[in-house]
Amino acid sequence: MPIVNFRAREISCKLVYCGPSLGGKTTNIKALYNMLPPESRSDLRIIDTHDDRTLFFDFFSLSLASVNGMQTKFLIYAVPGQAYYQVTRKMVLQGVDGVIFVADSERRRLEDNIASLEDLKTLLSEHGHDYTTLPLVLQYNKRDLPDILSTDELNRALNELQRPWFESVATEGRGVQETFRAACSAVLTRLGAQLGAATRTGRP
Ligand SMILES: Nc1nc2c(ncn2[C@@H]2O[C@H](COP(=O)(O)OP(=O)(O)O)[C@@H](O)[C@H]2O)c(=O)[nH]1
Ligand SMILES: [Mg+2]
Repeated sequence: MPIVNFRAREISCKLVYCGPSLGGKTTNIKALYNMLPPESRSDLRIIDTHDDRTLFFDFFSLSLASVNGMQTKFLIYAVPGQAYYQVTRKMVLQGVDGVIFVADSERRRLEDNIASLEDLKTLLSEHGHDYTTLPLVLQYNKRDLPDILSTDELNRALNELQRPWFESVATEGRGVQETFRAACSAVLTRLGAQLGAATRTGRP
């Protein structure tokens, strides 16, 4: 559930880019950041590291239009994809409101995509999140490369719940905004329903 600060009339939603390492999460974040108006975004923090520090992820925040008179803010993270960064991934996924799963379309990365999705499901359930109802969109990245799976094959392998999905070439900025918009809209739709239910029951 997003963090609602009634006094400051501010709602913070946490959106996390997940997916296998080298699939294009950081490239998405950088491209998206550059497309956003400077006055609405925080500084971008990207910590690229090749050493064995356990704490690293990409982050920036974005102020969005208001919903029911509340200012909405998105906290945008990308987790590290490598298997051995699971502790960091779990920490970043705490309190998540929406996920963008960036899959690598290359044929040779199919197993990595599947393993990464399984890891995501495990970590979400450890946090008590329901994968089947959490707002999630998929992005099939690297559509410019020669040996890629068809979107049908990717949907069969990764998208059993038929979530919204987008093709992208993140290095060229293609598909980046569309994916992000769909994820924000899924999070805001759920937030609207949650706030509506809270208003009806009188519970925050
Ligand atoms: N050809 C191609 N390369 C990409 C694309 N998106 C990302 N890459 C490259 O894939 C590598 C890993 O990308 P990165 O964003 O660091 O992946 P991350 O580990 O998921 O954050 C980099 O060399 C990117 O330039 C794409 O759409 N097409
Ligand atoms: Mg990265």
